This record gives sequence, C-alpha cells and structure tokens, in this order.
Amino acid sequence: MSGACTVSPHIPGAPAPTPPPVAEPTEAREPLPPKDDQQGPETVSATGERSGADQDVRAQRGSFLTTSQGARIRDTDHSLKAGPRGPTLLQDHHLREKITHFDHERIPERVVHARGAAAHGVFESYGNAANLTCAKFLAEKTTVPVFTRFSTVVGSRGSADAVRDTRGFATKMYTDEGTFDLVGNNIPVFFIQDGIKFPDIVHAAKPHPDREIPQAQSAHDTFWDFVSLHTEAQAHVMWQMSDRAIPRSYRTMEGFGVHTFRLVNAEGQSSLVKFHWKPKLGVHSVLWEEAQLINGADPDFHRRDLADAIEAGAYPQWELGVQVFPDTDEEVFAGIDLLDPTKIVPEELAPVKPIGMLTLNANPKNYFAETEQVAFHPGHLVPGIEVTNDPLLQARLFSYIDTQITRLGGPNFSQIPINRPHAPVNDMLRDGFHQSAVHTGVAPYRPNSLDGGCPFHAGDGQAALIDFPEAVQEAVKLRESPASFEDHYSQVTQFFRSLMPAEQDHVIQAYTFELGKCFEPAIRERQLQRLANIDADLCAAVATGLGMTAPDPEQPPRDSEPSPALSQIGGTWPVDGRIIGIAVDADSDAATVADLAERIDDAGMVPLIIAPTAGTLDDGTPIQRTYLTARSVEFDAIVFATVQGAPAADAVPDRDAKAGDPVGRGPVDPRLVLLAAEAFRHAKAVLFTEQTPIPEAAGIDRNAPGVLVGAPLDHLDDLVGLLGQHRVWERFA
Ligand code: HDE
Repeated sequence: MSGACTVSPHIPGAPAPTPPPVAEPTEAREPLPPKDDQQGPETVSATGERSGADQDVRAQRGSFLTTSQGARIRDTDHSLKAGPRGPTLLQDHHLREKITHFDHERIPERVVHARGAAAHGVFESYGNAANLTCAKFLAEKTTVPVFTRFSTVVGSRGSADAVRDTRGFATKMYTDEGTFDLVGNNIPVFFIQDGIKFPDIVHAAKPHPDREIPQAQSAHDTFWDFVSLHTEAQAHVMWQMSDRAIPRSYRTMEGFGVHTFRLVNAEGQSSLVKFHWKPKLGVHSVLWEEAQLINGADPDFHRRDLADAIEAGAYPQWELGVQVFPDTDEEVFAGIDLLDPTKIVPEELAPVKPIGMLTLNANPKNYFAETEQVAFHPGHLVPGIEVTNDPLLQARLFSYIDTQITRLGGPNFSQIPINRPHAPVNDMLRDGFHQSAVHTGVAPYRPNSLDGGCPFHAGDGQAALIDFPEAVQEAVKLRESPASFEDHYSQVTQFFRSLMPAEQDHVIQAYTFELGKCFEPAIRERQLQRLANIDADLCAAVATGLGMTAPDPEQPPRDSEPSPALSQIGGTWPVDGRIIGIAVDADSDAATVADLAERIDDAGMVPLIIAPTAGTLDDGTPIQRTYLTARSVEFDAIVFATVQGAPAADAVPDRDAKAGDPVGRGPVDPRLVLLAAEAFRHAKAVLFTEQTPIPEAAGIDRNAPGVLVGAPLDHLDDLVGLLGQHRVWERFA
C-alpha cells in the first residue's frame, strides 16, 4: 500500500464528513526566506557540521502545517468535538500540543537587562595588539563573527527604551580559539565596589515590592535611599544623571568593559587594560523631555532605530580600543586603583589605543531564538585575555552561568544556536535538560584508554587558556575593601566639572527631577548632602529646585584637572542614518519635496515625508508620516517645505474665513506648529520656506541659531552641517 491518505470514507448513518478547510489565501509554497538584512546564528552541529544562517534544520520546512512530529494537519482552526456544539474531545492531540506549547512559550526574563535589542556583525582587528596579547583575533589582522546585544538594566522586557538608565553593551565574539564575551555597559563605572552588594542595589532600583511601581525608573525612594547611603554609588549616579543615560541611539553610545582586564602576550608578559567601544557616529543623547515623549510615542525607539539602520545599510560601527597600564603589584595607575570599578582612568592620562572595528550588519532572524536566548558571561575568555581581582568582576564570574540555568532551563544553554562556539567543542559535560548533542564514545573522562585517550590536554604552544602566574599576597581572610577604595567623591566632582554648561544644566535638572519624585524628605536631604561633597554650585541649584537649603559639605570637593573627553559636546560627526522630517502641505512643490528626499537619502540619511494624510504625493512619492502620526522627537532635523497659511499671490478671501484669518489658505495646522515648536525647543536644526508663517505661529525667531529660512534645496547642506554637531547647542545659552 502506498500513496497519501485522502478524506476518510463516509460511514453510513454518520453525518457527512467535514468539508475541507477554508481555501488558503495564497498558493502553497515553501516558507519565505529571511529578508536581506536578516541573518541567523552560524552554528556547528553535534557532529561538527557548520551551518550557515539559512540552513537551520529546526526552522520551518515544507509548505504544509504539521504537528511537532511532522504529520500534516488538515485544520488548525477547529478543535475536535463530539458534534458541532461539543464537548471538545481530550483525544485531540493537535489541540493539546498547540495549547501546551503555547502555555510554555515564555521563559523568565533576565533579572536585570531584561529589555534588549541585538544584531549580528563582524569584528575586524587591526592586528596591532600582538605586543599586548596572544589572543589570535587581536594579535593578528583578522575577522570574527559577532553578536551584540544592547539593553536597559532596570526595566522589564516590555518596558520602554528611552528611560533614564545605564545601557548594557554585550558582544559575543565567535573566535577560532573559543568564544570571547565582552559584557560591558555604556557607563564606565559601576554603582558598587563589591559584587556582594549587587542584589541590594538591584532590589533598590527595581519597582517597589508592594505595588510594583515605578517601572524602569530610578526616580523613586528606594533607589535614592540606597545610593545616598552607599556613597561609592555617587560616581555611577552622576553618570546616570548625565545625558549618557538617555542615548539618542544604541549607535551613538560608547561601550566600556568597566573592569580592568589582564592581557598576556606570546612571551608571557602581562599588561592591565580597560576596554572601550568608540561609536563612529559620536556619542549623542536625547533631552530628558524628548525621552519622556518618546516613551509614549514610540516605546521601541532604540530597538527600531538599530534594526532600521541595519536594514537601510547604515551599518553601525564602533572602534575597539584599550587603555594600557603596566601590570604592577599595586595595580594602581596615576594614583587610581585599577581594581576599583567606581573609578575611570581619564583618557588624557592613558589614551585609548584603537585595535579593531566592530560593524553590525545583519538583524536577527528571530528575536526569541537569538536576542532573548543569547547567554553572555564575563568568564567566556580566550587565551591571552584574563580577569583581574576586581571584587565586582569576581562575583560576576559565578553569577552568569547560574542565571542561565534558570533562565534557559538547564546547563546545556551553550548548545542553543546563538550560543554555540564556532571553535570545535570537545568538553566532557554530559546529559542534563535539553541535551541536543548526540555524544559518541564511552569515556567522558580523562585520561582514558577506551576512547583512544580523547580528549587530550593542550600543551604549550597549542593555544590553550592561560592562568597567568599572578602573585597572590599572603593575607588573612577578611570582609573588607582596600583603603584605596575609600575616595567616593573626587572623580564625581571631576566628571561634573568636565561637562559643558548645557550638559551641567541637564545634570542639575536630572537630579532635581529624580529627587523631586522621592517622597521621603530624609532621602532628599541625605542626597543633597552628597551633592554638597561633589560641587557647591550643583548642590545649590538642585536645592533651589527642591525648595530646600543647600547644606555645607562634609569635606570640601577636591579640584582636579577636567577631562574634556567626558563631554559629549564639540566636534562634528557623521550623520549616517540620521532622520530628517520633511513636512509638506497641499501647496508644497512636489518636485522639490522629491528632490529633497532623494538628496537626503543619497547622503546616507533617512528622509521621512510628513503630509496631512497618508498615501503618496501627487507625483507618487510615498508619504511615511501624517500630521497625526508624526512627533518631533522622531526627527533629528525638520524641513518645513510647507506654505500653509501663507497668502497666495492671487489670494481672494475664503468664503468661510473669519476676521483675522490669513487671506487665502486658512490657519496653520496646530500639529505643524507643535512639531516646529518642539523641534526648536529641543535645539534641533529647522529649515522653513520663506512663505510659511509657522515660525511666528510657533514663537520661533527666524534669526535664532540653527533656524534656516529659504528655498529648502538651497539650505539642505547647511542643515546637514548643523546636524553633524548633533544639536544647536547655542540655543541653550
Ligand atoms: Fe551583569 N548580569 N552583573 N553587569 N550584566 C547580567 O546575566 C551581575 C555588571 C551586564 O545582554 C545577568 O544573563 C552581577 C557589571 C550586561 O544578555 C546576571 C553583577 C556590568 C548584561 C548579571 C553584575 C554588567 C548583564 C542577568 C555584580 C558592566 C546583559 C542576565 C557582581 C561591566 C547581557 C544574564 C545580555 C546581565 C549579574 C554587574 C553588564 C544576573 C552579579 C559591572 C551588559 O547574571
């Protein structure tokens, strides 16, 4: 007997057989291939076969719906019932399988860094680090595949992107010598000096346990209670109150390894280093008011920006650099304890030496499989890169595997495609939940004489992990930090005083906002006391905003050389992938608008046309936003190619016009006025046609800095020039 089953034969006396399910809307065909901008993880199977991005055998195959066991299904819309009115039959395996699987679709979110977005890419090393490390992917000029995940820290998986928070910046480099994870943040210091306090700071930052509010915010009592009591947190808090904590885009953030690491070269010489990621587009932020509007208008702002930029071919890039310090017994450089994760080494004292370039060039194919299931670990190291005794890093070394066991359901998470190393794996780890490798042999131990002795230890010169013979002091057991960890203020003062006035103003507003959301007067008072120890002007300004009196410092703030590298202002940066809005109305010149959009696109930026209604312009140019769906916070600069409200040359009064209405076109649309007013208030470059009355309606002085007036095509280059500085900073003056 052969051949496919047909519909079951009709049994005499029984109702007529169920008719075939409703017709499909399209012809049966193989599943669609991934889009051009998408790439799945490259994997190596249990038997050592390498599979590319488009060959995941576990993903969909064939045109027809099947059970998980591959049996084709006639109908997935009706459960099997005894008659059309039921009851539903327990024997409906398809129903039970579908619902049971659904019931288990969610896994625990990350306890911190739950909300993230990620991309595939490549890391190309410059091959100039052989004097520092024998890690092949840094010592030689080479390319390795990478997967980078950016995240907020405090919020739940469904929280908004543009919250005031530190951002995670974790990169998995699939090197031939094993996977190296650089699990860093966009802020180079951390709240605490010893990992044992991590659950405490996280409990304090997370929503209050009684009502579970506020979500993804530091502006609440428990956070400020903790950081004002643990004064070592003041450095991180200062960074968090600065513009760094509200990035314009993941593409415009710096990344930091935070801790000091040890590099060891082929001669066995060691250096201490701090890792830095420098974004090619510069470091830019949104304003706090923008961030708050964004979280309502587009809670996926950063996630969308990353994916859109990659899809558009504006691949984000970061240069990897290292600050290098001699590996001395004291592990101190320029008086700064290199094991203290609340301290930086100013770049003016130790320049960042570039050693490679990261380019993110493909979006994940599946969020859950890749972005959600990726498992980073600061202990995923390769020969030539080692950890130091930073007590924060030491605690991290056992947290990350532990958390994956809960989150990813067992100890075999490194077999999930996105986590599989590209180097051949021959471990002796066996069995456990979700074991998907089919191990051969009988002797998963060594030495053995049954499996041909395999696996063997790697000897000298065989690229094995190194345990650098670091001298360990003779000491007594104790629970203490070194005395050099005691200075909690001088670098905080230095950070604040290194910022430009506009940035300092943002810091003042941030402290005032956050403390203004604390209900306990004692917490505000205690934090004001901390600010007095940092900078008298900062403290006085925040105190004024809170209606309180600035206290005297417990110890006078220490003056130190400012570090200009800490400021985000200054310099001109590439504008790739920046978004320019083009507002049009019924009277705009369609040819000009199409030309504008083309020139913006040709220059590597993204033009978004904003029109009264959706559809296309008269010449077929697509409209991306309407007056209803556009909000100024989405754009980096706006061209008002509108003439709305302007009297036409041959205007005759409108039949319905009221006294005072501009002759000819009626009043300006209030949504355009809001668009212009907000863009101007947020110090963005704006360009208006000569005729439009929008500036006056929005209270904008046509002579104000960064306001361009005239034929849009003639002024586009000036607009782009202004955008290169990110904002029209003079407007804050
Ligand atoms: Fe993490 N951290 N962390 N952390 N961390 C996690 O691991 C932890 C710290 C960082 O995109 C968790 O897989 C402890 C510093 C990033 O998947 C968890 C301590 C820095 C990510 C964990 C720290 C980081 C995490 C939660 C103090 C910057 C997201 C889920 C000893 C250098 C990675 C997970 C991703 C994630 C523990 C401190 C960065 C619970 C115990 C310092 C970017 O294991």
